[in-house]
Amino acid sequence: MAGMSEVGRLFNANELIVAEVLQSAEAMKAAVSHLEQFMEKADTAKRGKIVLATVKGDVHDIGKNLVEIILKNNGYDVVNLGIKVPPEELIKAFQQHKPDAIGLSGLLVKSAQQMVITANDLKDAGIEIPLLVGGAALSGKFTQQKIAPSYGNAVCYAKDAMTGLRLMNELMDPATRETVVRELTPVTRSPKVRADLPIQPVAHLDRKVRLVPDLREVWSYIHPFMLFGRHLGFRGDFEKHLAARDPKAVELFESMEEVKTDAAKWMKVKAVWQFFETEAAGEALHLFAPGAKEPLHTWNFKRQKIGDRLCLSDYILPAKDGKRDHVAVFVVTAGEGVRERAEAAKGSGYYFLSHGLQSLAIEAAEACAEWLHRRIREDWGFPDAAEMTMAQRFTSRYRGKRYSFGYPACPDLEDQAGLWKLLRPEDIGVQLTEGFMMDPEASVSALAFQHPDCSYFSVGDDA
Ligand code: B1M
Repeated sequence: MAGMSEVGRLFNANELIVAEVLQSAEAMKAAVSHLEQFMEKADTAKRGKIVLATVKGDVHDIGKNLVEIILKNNGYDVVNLGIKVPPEELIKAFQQHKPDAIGLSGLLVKSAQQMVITANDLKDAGIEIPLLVGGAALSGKFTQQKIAPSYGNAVCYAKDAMTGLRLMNELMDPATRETVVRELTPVTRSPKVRADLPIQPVAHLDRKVRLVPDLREVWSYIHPFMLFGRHLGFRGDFEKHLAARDPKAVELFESMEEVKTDAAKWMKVKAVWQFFETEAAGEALHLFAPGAKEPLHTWNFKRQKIGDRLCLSDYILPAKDGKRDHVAVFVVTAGEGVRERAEAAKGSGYYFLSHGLQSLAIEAAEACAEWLHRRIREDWGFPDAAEMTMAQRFTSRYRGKRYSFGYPACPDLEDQAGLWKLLRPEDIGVQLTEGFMMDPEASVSALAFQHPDCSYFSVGDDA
């Protein structure tokens, strides 16, 4: 009789004809049942119970049966339900046998999808025990990205029968069970973000498109460090130096006042914004038209892999009494005509004016984001305290936060496309380039959340 490894090699040969495949399968089965009698049975008391099945639509059971033998011989009680097992049958078996885990096997590519469906049905039936999954069409990645979220509880992937045994041992050992279950259970909400807060109503749900009338008011929200330090290269605390009448600071300030006088004649600051009803589902953030069932758009954010396991969608409170939480979405710009004017100034030899205009426009867009965010907080019903200083505002000491695509909490610039679909920022003269950048450059886009637990975080590979 062919040895086990030879049979395995035979199965891997793609050129086998059907009859040979069937014969190989038979040989494998015969070999396994022959070897079973010589295998040493573990004399430990039953370590735990598992219900095993090949999923609906799939007849491949050699791998599953190997798993059964190995588990049985290591002290486990195995209930093998056979092949083509639909979720209903698994649910019945769970109720009847009260196992410690359920094992699913499947070799067809479509069986991987069937496992996602099966996992979901088990979850809907209130089953929460760990799932052990295996079969050639599966991978650890598919298990964690598709099956585990569908199940909402721990799902362990075993690439072979021995890994299946190791995982079962870890699951049944009180010293390791908790860690394994925690590591393999998908996090659908960070424990750091409260979900039991009241939902804050918003003042309006229509789209607002505005030319900001008072340029000087917006400019008053410019962060001096960003304008004078980052863009114009002033070293040290600009505000302190200016207050102390440091000649360098005074000169720079006055030069920028001249740039502002020029810009005041033509600079336009525009904004488009809207509050949307939202609901979160894991890492997905659905945005709805008022009262609609189907979302207008869904963003799929990333979750931190370690630490607090934060994800932006966690900041949306669960809907309550038919009321949904909201997110404010906006684009602001101060870029209209800036490039042309900066280039003309450069061409005429006014280098400071050229650089100053571009810096002013970029910081005016940032300032407009700060200004609009304050207004959004007012419309949300939690205006800043009267004594809040601009310095406090610059370090976001207010309720909620705003997040922009391309930054650490939501690094995917492609997500800008959704924002364009929802807000149509073309109406304020901002286009999205092929690389999902905004044109003109002096523009800012953001999502504003109201949750008091909001913080800035990174979902990068090391986070
Ligand atoms: Co089919 N078959 N088959 N087949 N068959 C495959 C899987 C295939 C890859 C062949 C190929 O195209 N190269 C292909 C799937 C392609 C795909 O989905 N993209 C395929 C196909 C297409 C089909 C049919 C659709 C063909 C047809 O009729 N048109 C049909 C399926 C019908 C259906 O399911 N509805 C079919 C039928 C058959 C036979 C009946 C002829 C026979 C099955 C006999 C039986 O199982 N009783 C058969 C066989 C034997 C194979 C191959 C050749 C071998 C599978 C096998 O037993 N491997 C297979 C090609 C291949 O894999 N090279 C193929 C040995 C076994 C020990 O490994 O099951 O992977 P495996 O188990 C491993 C691990 O995966 C893991 O541990 C085991 C040991 O370490 N593991 C678990 C598995 N389950 C686990 C569960 C766990 C833990 C670990 O915890 C619960």
